[in-house]
Amino acid sequence: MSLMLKANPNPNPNPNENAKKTQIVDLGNGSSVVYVPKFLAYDVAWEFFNYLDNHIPWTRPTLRVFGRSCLQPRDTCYVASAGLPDLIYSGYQPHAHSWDDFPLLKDILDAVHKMLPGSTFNSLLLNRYKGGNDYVGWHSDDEKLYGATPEIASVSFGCERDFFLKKKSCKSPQERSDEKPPSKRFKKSSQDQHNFTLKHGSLLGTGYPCLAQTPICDHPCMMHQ
Ligand SMILES: O=C(O)CCC(=O)C(=O)O
Repeated sequence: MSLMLKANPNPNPNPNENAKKTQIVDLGNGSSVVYVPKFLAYDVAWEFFNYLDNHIPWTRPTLRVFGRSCLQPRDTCYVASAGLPDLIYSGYQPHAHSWDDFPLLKDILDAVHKMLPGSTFNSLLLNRYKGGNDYVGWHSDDEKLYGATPEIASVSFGCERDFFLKKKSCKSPQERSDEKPPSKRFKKSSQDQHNFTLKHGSLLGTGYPCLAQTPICDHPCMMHQ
């Protein structure tokens, strides 16, 4: 299960104590990824897991991907601050729940903001991967509402899972490719690809301009799954 927070960038270089425990991975080109393995204490993270598993109104929508209808290969729920443009991906517009509906999510949001000083996340996509057949396909989080320099933070609960980042080819289609399972699409040998193992209670955040624009392509240069 994961919480994918999205933001408008607002840099504020105030380091806090927890930042010392983070691992920072340089992706080159001025981009970096921050990984905090023990963002939440183990037991607290399991309490959150149980709450989320039982109290979130999960749905599994039908998407339109490359002209075909398919069931999204994971459960989802969307939470967003008031006044944000609608989120639409692969022909699907999720209902935007309010943060006030889920006070615990607000607590997690506050903790993420403390851990990543200067971040201002204002929307959240929750994903529930029920087993090995559930996944998210390669995508760039380049929906217009995230602006020119999309920033994400992902909080993980439950089984350890792989999170891949790779440089996006200029010819890559904009749409998510949710119909292709990750294992068939990841080449471990390339130095332009990075594999993170996300632990229960961990936090992974992208720094600028990880998913942002490159001078070569006029669309986001990194994709992830
Ligand atoms: O589970 C994750 O960390 C990734 C989810 C994701 O990329 C998304 O919902 O946009």
